Amino acid sequence: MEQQVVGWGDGTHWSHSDSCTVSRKLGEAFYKLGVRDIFGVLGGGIAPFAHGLMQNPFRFFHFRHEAGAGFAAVESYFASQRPALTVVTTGPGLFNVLNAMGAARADGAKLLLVSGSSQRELTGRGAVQETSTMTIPDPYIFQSGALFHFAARVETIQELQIALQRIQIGFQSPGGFVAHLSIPLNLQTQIIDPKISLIGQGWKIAQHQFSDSVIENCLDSLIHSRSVLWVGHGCRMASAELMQLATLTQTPVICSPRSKGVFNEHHPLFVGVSGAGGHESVPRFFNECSPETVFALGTRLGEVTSFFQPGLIPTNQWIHVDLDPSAFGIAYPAGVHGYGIQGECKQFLSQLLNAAIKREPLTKKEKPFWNSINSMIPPRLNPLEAHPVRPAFIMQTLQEEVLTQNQVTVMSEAGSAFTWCNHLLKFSNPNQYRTSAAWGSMGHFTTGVVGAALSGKKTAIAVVGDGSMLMNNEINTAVTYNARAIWLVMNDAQLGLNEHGMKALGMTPIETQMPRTDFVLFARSQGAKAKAVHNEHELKTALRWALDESGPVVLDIHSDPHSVSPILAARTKSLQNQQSKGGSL
Ligand SMILES: Cc1ncc(C[n+]2csc(CCOP(=O)(O)OP(=O)(O)O)c2C)c(N)n1
Ligand SMILES: [Mg+2]
Repeated sequence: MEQQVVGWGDGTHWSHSDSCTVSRKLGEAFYKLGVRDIFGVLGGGIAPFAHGLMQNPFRFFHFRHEAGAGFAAVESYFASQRPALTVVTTGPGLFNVLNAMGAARADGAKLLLVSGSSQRELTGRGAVQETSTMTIPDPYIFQSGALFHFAARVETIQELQIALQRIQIGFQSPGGFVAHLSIPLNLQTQIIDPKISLIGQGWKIAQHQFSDSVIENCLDSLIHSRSVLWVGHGCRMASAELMQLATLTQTPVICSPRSKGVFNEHHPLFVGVSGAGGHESVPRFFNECSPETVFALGTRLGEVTSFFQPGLIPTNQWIHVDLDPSAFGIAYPAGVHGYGIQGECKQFLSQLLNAAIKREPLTKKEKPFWNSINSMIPPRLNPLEAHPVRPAFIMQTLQEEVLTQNQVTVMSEAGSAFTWCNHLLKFSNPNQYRTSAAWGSMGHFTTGVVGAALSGKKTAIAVVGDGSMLMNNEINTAVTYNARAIWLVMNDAQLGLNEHGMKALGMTPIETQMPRTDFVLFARSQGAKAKAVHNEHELKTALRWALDESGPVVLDIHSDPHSVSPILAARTKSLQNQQSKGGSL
């Protein structure tokens, strides 16, 4: 369906409507950078910018909360591979969006945030929503650093040109890039000669090639030692190369939670998913098969991917490939030696594959050393009568009704949802699954699902908790734009992961119980279609109905509060290890 393009005003409300403003030229520049979809919440401090921006052919999706707009922009990027733009107003608008920017940075999105700020001469004089270094904790927000790869409060056209050059290069380069431009009203409305360009003709960044000796050495280790490929989110575009290389060299593969589907989870070479909600076949593989060389590709092997479990290390060497050299070996410091290769995983895998093809016929190991390990096969469940729906049954239904086709993106939220999805769903296709493992914010996918549905070509389904839905949701926005978003709410009337997690740690859960929300009423009151699912017999029909609808749908699934999430044993151990070393919850 053609999406409605929403503008801001008809061009008559602003005194400079006929003249070319900096904001209008900025819009041209962002268009040139590949931006098409904008997610935001407007206010007085940013209205002239939005007005100028919309004199260009963008789609502007106005959200209900800035965090929702930010998470939607992150998922828009992953669904479309186009940089997304988030627009927020001064002060509170800027504060509200920051959590989503943390997720964008952690997940490797290409995203630009534009906020309004106060003019420098007003600093400290009590302007409405003053947005300056007096009120906002610089350096994290207005300067490049841990949150933004690039950030600036720009006051002049020259400063804008410098900033746009940096953003252009960031967007052209491999890996994520999250930028923030904070623009005061006087610059937003400044008249500019239309012939002045804010952005250059464009840059092409040459792809880094690995030398023959690096590739040949890696190939030797891949073929002549007991090796395993442990892949992460950084390999999400290298699925074809990975499959060919693994099958040609008969090398087993492990996936991180975020890279589920990058290697077909049904394939005989698949060992399992590591980390949060992952499979015990992974530690068993390390235990029983003692791999000599572990290729860690596009993953930091952080807590969600490895739980920092001591056993998950090679007996001889790491070969660690990542764009960011600070990832090398950091999960397992002071361990066996490693070989760090800075670069892009798709490039690395494709060069390694070409070298392997040239070396054929390869000496195949007679009996694969990992032969005894099979990745997890979930037991088949029959529906139960008069019982709340077991999370495992939701997963089985999703697998059978949804994952048999590639027409749907599945997203899983922090809480019990992502642990069940990581553990039980099996993906055969890359980029069909989204979870935000490292940042793990509640409210990411209850809102991000709308961005994915609006910018992607597929229906987006978010598996989420009731707690997350109450924290933030953008059902109303989805109704406005008729987005193909489906919320599967695991409604257990509690903060389930807190309840089970605190018990598992030997503590008494604190305030985890909530009055049951009627998400059917909640959704319908905002104009979305909705159905309740009280037991397992009702689930399949409800899911089919949701998939057949043309707009946003909420399924309120009364889920079993006693089913303990598969993450708990390992996460508990990881937290206990951190506590004994002085870490915190
Ligand atoms: C923004 C944010 N705050 C707090 C947490 C910690 N946290 C993780 S799961 C969870 C409870 C989730 O409850 P719900 O959404 O109902 O999911 P359930 O586990 O019950 O399925 C909390 C509070 C978080 N991940 N993100
Ligand atoms: Mg819950």
